[in-house]
Amino acid sequence: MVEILDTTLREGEQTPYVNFQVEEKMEIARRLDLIGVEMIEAGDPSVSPNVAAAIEKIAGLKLKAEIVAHSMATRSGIKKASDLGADRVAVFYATSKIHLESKTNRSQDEAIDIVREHVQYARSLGLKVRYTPEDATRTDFDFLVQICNAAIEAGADRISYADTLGIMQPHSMHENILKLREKLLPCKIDLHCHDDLGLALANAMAGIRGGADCIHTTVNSMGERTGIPDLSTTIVAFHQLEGEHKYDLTQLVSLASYVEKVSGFFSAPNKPITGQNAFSHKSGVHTNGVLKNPSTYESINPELVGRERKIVIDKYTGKRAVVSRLEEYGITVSDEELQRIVDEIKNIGDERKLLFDTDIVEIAEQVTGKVIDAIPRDIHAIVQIEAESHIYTSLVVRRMRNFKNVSSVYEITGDYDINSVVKARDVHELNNLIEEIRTIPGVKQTETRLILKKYAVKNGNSKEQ
Ligand code: HCA
Ligand code: CU
Repeated sequence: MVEILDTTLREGEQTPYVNFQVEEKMEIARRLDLIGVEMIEAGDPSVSPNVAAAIEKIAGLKLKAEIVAHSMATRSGIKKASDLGADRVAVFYATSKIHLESKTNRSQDEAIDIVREHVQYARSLGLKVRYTPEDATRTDFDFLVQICNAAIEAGADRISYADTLGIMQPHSMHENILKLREKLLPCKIDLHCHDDLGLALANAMAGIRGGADCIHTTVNSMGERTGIPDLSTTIVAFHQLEGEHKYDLTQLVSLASYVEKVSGFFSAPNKPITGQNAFSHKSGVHTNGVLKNPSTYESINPELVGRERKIVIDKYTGKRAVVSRLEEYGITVSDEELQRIVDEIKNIGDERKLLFDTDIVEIAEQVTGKVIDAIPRDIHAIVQIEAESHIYTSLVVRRMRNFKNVSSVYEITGDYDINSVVKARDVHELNNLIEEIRTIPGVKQTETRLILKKYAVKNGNSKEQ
C-alpha cells in the first residue's frame, strides 16, 4: 500500500514565479485532504512570514492528513515548525560529497553530528521527524546508511530518499531501495524524485516495488526545474496498475485546474489525466475504434476521473466521427451527403488548425441545403471589461492572462479598458468564466458578446484560431 505526501505547498511553490496566497494554500490543503493524501508538506517556515502563517493556518484546519513543515537543520526553523503546530518536521541536510565540500563545507562526521543533534532537538519539542539526506542518490552508500541510521537512532521515523537532481532510473532505484531497506534501522522510506529526465514517477514506482512506503508529489508536477511526480498521474497510475483504490479520483481534475488558476502555471495539453488532450481522439482509425468500443484506444475510462471523451474533428476525421457529432446536434444525413461533408471538412482542415462545431453545422447546412437549428457547444465570446478608475489596467490584464480559456487580451481606448476573446465548451462554462472574471479585483463591469462566426482572412495569422 502506497502513501502519498503532497508537497505542492513547499516544493510546488519553489516553481519559478509561483507564489500562493495563504487562503489559496488553505484551499489546496483542504482539497488534498478530501482526495485522501496521507501527508501535506505545508512549507518551510524560515522562508517568509507568509509561508509560516500558511503552515499555522493549515495546521489549524485539523485535517486528517499529517501536516509537515520542511526545515533546514537549524534550531530556529525546527522551533518555528513546532510553534506553528505542525505534526512533523522534515529536516534536510545534504549528504553527497559535492554538497558537503562545495556547499556546506562540512566533513561527513560533522554532518552526522548536525543531523543527530537537530533530530533530537525536534523530538524534544514533541515533533515527529523525517530526515532527508538531500542529494541522497549521489551520496556514498555506506555513508548514507550511517547518517540515516544516526537520524533514526535520534528519533526520526522516516527517511526521504531524495533524488534531488533526477538522475535515477527505475532499475537502479529498485536496487538501491532493496539495499537500503536491508541496512536501515526500522523506519518508513519516502521517495522524492525529481523529473529532470522525465523518469520521476517511473523511479518512484520502482522504489515502492523495492520496499519504500511513500511518494512525494505536487499538483501539476510543480517544483524546482522540471518538478516531481504529478499528484493525479501518480494516484491514477497506482489505481490502474497496482490496485490502489483508497484515493478519491473524482477531485483530481478540479484541484489541478484550481492550482493552475492560482499559480498561473499551466500544464501542457498532453499531460496525463488532467491535460486537455488526455481523453481526446483524432485520427479516423482511432475515432472509429473508440466510437465502436472505447477500450480500443482508452486504457483509462475518462469517467473514472470525472472527464469526458472528446473526438476531434478535422482533416484526419473519418465518417464515423462526423456522423456521431452530427447526431449530437440531432442532424441526420444521407450517405452521399455525409461523404460530401467529410470531403469539405478535409479541405478546410488543411487550412485551419481548429474547426468549431459552428463550422461543422454550417457545412452540413450547405451540403444538405436545410436550415439547421442547433446551438454549437464550443463557444467563443468577446468580453469587454471596464476597470475601476483607481486601478492600473495592467493588473487586471495580468490576471486575465492567467485564465486558460482566455485566448487574447487587449488594452483598448473607449468605453471599455480591456477587450478579450474567450472560449468555453458551453454556455454554462462561459457563465462561470465571466463570473470569475468579475471577481478579479479592479473589474467594475463586463459586457459579453457571443461570436457567431469567425472568418479566415488572407493576411496575418488567420490560421490561428
Ligand atoms: C531541495 C530539497 C528537496 C528535499 C526533498 C525532501 C530535494 O533541494 O530543494 O525533503 O524530501 O529535492 O532534495 O526538495
Ligand atoms: Cu525537491
